[in-house]
Amino acid sequence: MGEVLDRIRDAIIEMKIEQASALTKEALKEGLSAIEILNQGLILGLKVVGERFRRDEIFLPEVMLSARAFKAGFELLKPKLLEGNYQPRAKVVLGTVAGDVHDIGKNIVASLLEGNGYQVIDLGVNVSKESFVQAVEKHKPEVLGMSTLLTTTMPEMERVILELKNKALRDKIKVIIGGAPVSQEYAEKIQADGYGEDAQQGVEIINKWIEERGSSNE
Ligand code: B12
Repeated sequence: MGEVLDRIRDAIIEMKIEQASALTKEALKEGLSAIEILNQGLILGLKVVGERFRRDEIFLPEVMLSARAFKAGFELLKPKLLEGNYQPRAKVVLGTVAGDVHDIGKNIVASLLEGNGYQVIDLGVNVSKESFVQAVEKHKPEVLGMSTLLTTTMPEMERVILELKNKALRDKIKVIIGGAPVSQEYAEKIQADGYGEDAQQGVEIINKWIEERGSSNE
C-alpha cells in the first residue's frame, strides 16, 4: 500500500505528469483515501521539490513541471475530497494575497472546506486588499482566509486586516491565515483570529468558530 504513495511522491519529484495521474488512480483503486494520497504522496513530493529548489539543485521550470504533476493527481482527488458530509454551514472568502501566485495550498484549503459543507468564494491569487474587502462587503462571509508562500508578501495580510478595520468590517468576521512562512505567532502579531498549519487544521479551527457562533445564537 505504502509503495504506491512512494511512487506518487517520486512522480512529483521527477516531474512525471501522466505518471502522477495514473498512480493516483491506482492508489484510489487500492482503496487509499484521498486525504492519505494527498498528504503522504503528492504533498511529500512537492516538499522535496521545495527543498531542492532552495538548495539551487533545481530551477523554476522544474518546479513548475512538478507543480503540474501535483495538479494532475490533485484534480483526481478533488471530487473525493468534496464527498465529505455535506451540511451548508457558512461562507468563507479565500485568496492568495497580492504579489503571490502560489495557489496549490489555497486550493487544497478550498476543497476541504467545500467537502466540509462550506460555501467558498475563491478570489484566486494576487488578490489586492481592496478586492478582499470588496468581497467581504459583497458576500458577507463568516470567515476570511488568506494564504501566502512568500516572506515578502506576508505584510500584505496585515494590510488587509487594517483595511477591514478602516471599513468597520473587522468585528463582523473571523480571519484565518496560512501558508509556509506564517505562524501562530505571526497571526497574533497582525491580529488575525487564527492560523492553520495545514488545510485540515484550518478547517477544524473554522468548524470550531462556526459551532461556537451557532451555540451562542441559540
Ligand atoms: C510549487 C511552487 C511554485 C510554483 C507555484 C505553482 C502554483 N500554482 O502554486 C511556481 C513555479 C509558480 C513558483 C513560483 C515562485 N516561487 Co515557489 N514554490 C513552490 C514550492 C516548491 C511548493 C509550494 C506548494 O505548493 N507547496 C505544497 C502546498 C500543499 O503547501 P502550502 O502552500 O504550504 O499549503 C499548505 C499549508 O501551508 C496550508 N495553507 C496554505 N495556505 C493556507 C491558507 C489558509 C487560510 C489555511 C488555513 C491554511 C493554508 O494548507 C496547505 C495544505 O495543507 C515552494 C517550496 C515549499 N516547500 O513550500 C516554493 C516557494 C514557496 N517558492 C519560492 C519562490 C522564491 C518563488 C518565486 C519568487 C521564484 C522566482 N524567482 O520567480 C516565484 C513566486 C512568484 C510569485 N510572485 O508568487 C520560495 C519562497 C521563499 C520565501 N521564503 O519567500 C519557496 C519556499 C521555495 C524555496 N525553498 O525557496 N513556486
